[in-house]
Amino acid sequence: NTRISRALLTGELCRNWLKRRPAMAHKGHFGHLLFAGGQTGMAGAAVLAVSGALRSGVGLVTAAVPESIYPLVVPQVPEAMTWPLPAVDGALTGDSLREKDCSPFSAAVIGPGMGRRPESADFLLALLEAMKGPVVLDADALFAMAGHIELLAAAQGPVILTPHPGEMARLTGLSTAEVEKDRLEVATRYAKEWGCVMVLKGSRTVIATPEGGLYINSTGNPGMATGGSGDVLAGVIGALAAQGVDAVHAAALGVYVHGLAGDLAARRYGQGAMKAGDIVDFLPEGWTQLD
Ligand code: NPW
Ligand code: AMP
Ligand code: MG
Repeated sequence: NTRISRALLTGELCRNWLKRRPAMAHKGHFGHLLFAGGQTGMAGAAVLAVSGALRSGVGLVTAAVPESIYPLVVPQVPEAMTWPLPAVDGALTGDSLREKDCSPFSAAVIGPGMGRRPESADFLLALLEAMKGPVVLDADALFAMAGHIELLAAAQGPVILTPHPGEMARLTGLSTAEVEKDRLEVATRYAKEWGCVMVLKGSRTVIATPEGGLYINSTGNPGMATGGSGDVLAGVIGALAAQGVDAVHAAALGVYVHGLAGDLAARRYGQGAMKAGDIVDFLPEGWTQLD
């Protein structure tokens, strides 16, 4: 019915949105990303998201994780600083974040491995209230938001949602089949309705803008349908947003390079054997090819 302006995401297009690094730059020029997530049993999600961010040009990363997994996370991502937060029943609580100063962060990623306890919604609220810059909501942050879309009103900056079709179904009340049947229309409708950047993942991920614009990705392969792939993407997009790439282009560029790294990983290891960590490992080559 309605006309949607759509563009295929190509390397040529994405190249325009790359941040250059001036010769005199220091790490303060490239932003500070707050990652919040992880729980006992899902330390890997935190590690993968933070690793994706660290391979995407951000100046600094701080990982807010429950203290239970803090000793597991630190050795795997020593470049990141960490906030070991007290957890109640393993869940991060809003009050633990309200005691902290979030003013240094230029963007945040919340959700990968965070868990799905009643306290998780208040933790999400505390983070949205604390952040002035863009926030990427993924995985369990999307779970916490399902049925509580009004939480988004607490966000002061742009919001980027990165649901897979199952998460999109939970958010909208549609079935997964309905989401899959009309991916472009569904992504566009809810990006407009909720005033957010919508990254509807899957084969040919679509990025819908609050103004009704639409990008369709041209990279990626079914080898990426493996645990942790989406966690890496959330970190990549967050890193770009933290560097000051505007929310729409951070989402689009992040999706493109994540898919490109996935394609390089598949070429090296095969779609059947690649794992999410390989996507992280091929991000440098992805960025280099794009440049
Ligand atoms: P079905 O029945 O399988 O077809 P959830 P999650 C559906 C963390 N992880 N298209 C699927 O349907 C994450 O960060 C931790 C269509 C099912 O109903 C989260 O915190 C890892 N449907 C947490 O796990 C590595 C799709 O959605 C439901 C779909 C839970 O995340 C793994 C499953 O989704 C993981 O990333 C698609 N493309 N994809 C770690 N190493 O620590 C999924 N569905 O219930 O939202 O759970 O995505 O597994
Ligand atoms: P998640 O389900 O959150 O781990 O996210 C999965 C990631 O892998 C997303 O970036 C998807 O776009 C990507 N992905 C999953 N399946 C495919 C597929 N068949 N083709 C291309 N990309 C895929
Ligand atoms: Mg996911």
